[in-house]
Amino acid sequence: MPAKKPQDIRNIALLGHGGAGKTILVEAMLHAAGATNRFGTVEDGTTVMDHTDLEKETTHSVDPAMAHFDHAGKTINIIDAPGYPDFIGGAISALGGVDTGVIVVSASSGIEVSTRKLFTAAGQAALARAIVVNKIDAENADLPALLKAITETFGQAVKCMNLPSDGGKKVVDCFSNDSGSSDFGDVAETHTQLVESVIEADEEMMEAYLGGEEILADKLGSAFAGAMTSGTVIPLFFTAGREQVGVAELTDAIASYFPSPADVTHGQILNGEGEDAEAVEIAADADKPLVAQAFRIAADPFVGKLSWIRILQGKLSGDSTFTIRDERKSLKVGHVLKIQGADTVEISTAVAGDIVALAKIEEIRAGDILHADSGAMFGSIPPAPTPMYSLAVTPKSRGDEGKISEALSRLAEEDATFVAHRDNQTNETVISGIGDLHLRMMLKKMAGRFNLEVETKTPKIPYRESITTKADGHYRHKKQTGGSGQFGEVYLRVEPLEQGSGFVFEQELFGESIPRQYLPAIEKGVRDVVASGVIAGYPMQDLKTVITDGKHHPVDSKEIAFRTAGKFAFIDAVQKAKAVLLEPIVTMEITVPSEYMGDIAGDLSGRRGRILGQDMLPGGIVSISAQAPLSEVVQYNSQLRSVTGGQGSYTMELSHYDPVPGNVQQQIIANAQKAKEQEK
Ligand SMILES: Nc1nc2c(ncn2[C@@H]2O[C@H](COP(=O)(O)OP(=O)(O)O)[C@@H](O)[C@H]2O)c(=O)[nH]1
Ligand SMILES: [Mg+2]
Repeated sequence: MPAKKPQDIRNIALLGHGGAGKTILVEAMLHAAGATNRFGTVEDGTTVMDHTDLEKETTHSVDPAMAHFDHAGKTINIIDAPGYPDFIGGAISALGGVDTGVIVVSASSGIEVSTRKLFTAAGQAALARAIVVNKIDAENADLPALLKAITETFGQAVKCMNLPSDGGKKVVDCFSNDSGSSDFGDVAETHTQLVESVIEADEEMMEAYLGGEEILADKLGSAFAGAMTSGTVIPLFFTAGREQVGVAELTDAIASYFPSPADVTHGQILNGEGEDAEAVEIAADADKPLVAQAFRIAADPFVGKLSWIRILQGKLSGDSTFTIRDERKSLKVGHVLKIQGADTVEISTAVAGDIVALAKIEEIRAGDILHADSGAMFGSIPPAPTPMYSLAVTPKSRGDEGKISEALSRLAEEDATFVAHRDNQTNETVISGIGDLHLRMMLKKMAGRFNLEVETKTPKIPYRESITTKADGHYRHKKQTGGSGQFGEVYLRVEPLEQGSGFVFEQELFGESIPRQYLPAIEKGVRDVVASGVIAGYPMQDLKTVITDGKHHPVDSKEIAFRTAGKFAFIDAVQKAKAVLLEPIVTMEITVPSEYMGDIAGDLSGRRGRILGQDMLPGGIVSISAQAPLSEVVQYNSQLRSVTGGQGSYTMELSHYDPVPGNVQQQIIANAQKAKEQEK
């Protein structure tokens, strides 16, 4: 039965490094709630959550999966997020649909790369957070040491909700009990610490408590969600999902204490765009007009395109209609689906707070706001990192180009960290992702779903051009061909802008020197150059141009004349403005056995790279965070393989652009000129 009230819904995402036991933990929760009648395993490919062929084959989660069950009068929606660093895009998309991020840590592996990343990402997405220390049955687990490391890393708000007891065979609840026996730690002390931090979040209760009043259990219970949403409390649970230890206790706590959609404000929805945009007030109230957000686009082998929707306000039925973004076109819901792993079940109505899926609505994109009121509504979803690991792809069979670009854009719609684009300068189709494993999985998906195969090779580096000083430019275009001529004259100025500003076009014209109707033509001429570059053929960024003056001719002035004048005036200015070539710098997370640390550091410094930090992980593994110019690490997979004998892995994302060192710049410009001459 779908929930009737927002207060009866809990939306949680299980986040954490791959192998922490998230998928099995969901399996255990579903089993305990009676939602399934068998307890699947990842190895046999029989879990509810790892349901795709790719996941069964690789035995780990690649895409987020969703399931729900009812417990203690509440409907609990769970998203199981993939944990390997390469699939961070899927994990981040899950954050857009839920109220609480549950970070799962393996007791045998400790804090790992994705643990940290996703804890931070959940915080940035303003979610309530909880931590689960799972696999407490593992032989090598050192729980007191791990608990210390977790509080040191994630802060004092982390408070134990329970403690293992009976040699890890069960857990003792430290919120409702103020005494009891545990394997380590002290139940009474843990209870007091937890209770006090819940009280701290509520001023009124705090005063009463300091005044010596006893705070009753149900009052504490109802303050818990507030303490979680304000970040005062990050409850920590011990579990062994596979052994069903602590699972019922975790589920009880989710139902009783975790925030409901009515307790949180979910992102900001704006009416209109730009400066005139106004924040829309949203209430998790089923009786108000519909406002919903698509937070992820998925594909189902039977249903086709599935949009995962979070209902923020109002309700959704099959006959509901809505518009998206600022579009006029009214769309019909059709079928409201609840997802249970691989299965979809149709329901009649879903209310505010619930997560559902809509089938086959091609217009919906991730992040879109679906709304019943006419007008424009925009929202945002947690931002994904910019992918920088790229491959150029060419079809194995000739004639597949069109189908491949269609398939790639489908895949990109479903994963914000996967980008496919055609590079017009190099005539290559380039795909970018978070790492080698990510792109290999995407190509496997393409082969499986669309029956399309490609060859891959290293792509060209996406350099950019910019300027470093202000300069003026001028051009007078005058041509007399037979009867009518062409005339246009433009003065302009270029100025460098801060990183990330892109390109800005402005004008400060006086009087009628240039009739305003020619401005779009001038802008077009300038933008042609911005797209194709001046010094080495790369797009320009981080600069602005201001049109300052010019001349026109009552008969001979034409758009084409001003387009040409704009183009050459801009080139004139850029050539005087100390143009530079910028190169992408990437942030990398490199995970290798620690004995290779020295080799990796040495190799990186030879590639103009630098190490930002390192973390020792259990099992003699070190995780190195580093920065390097992309051009030096485009083939890092083979470099890493040769240094570590295939035992390392890494991911990369865009950090920023830096000027290319002078000697390298000259080389690139010379190469570009040579290529241009060959073309001629
Ligand atoms: N010792 C132990 N192993 C577990 C437990 N839960 C899961 N595992 C194993 O850990 C591995 C990874 O589990 P999985 O659920 O796929 O992790 P995920 O990547 O976080 O989804 C599998 O081999 C599981 O059998 C547990 O409670 N204790
Ligand atoms: Mg998993």
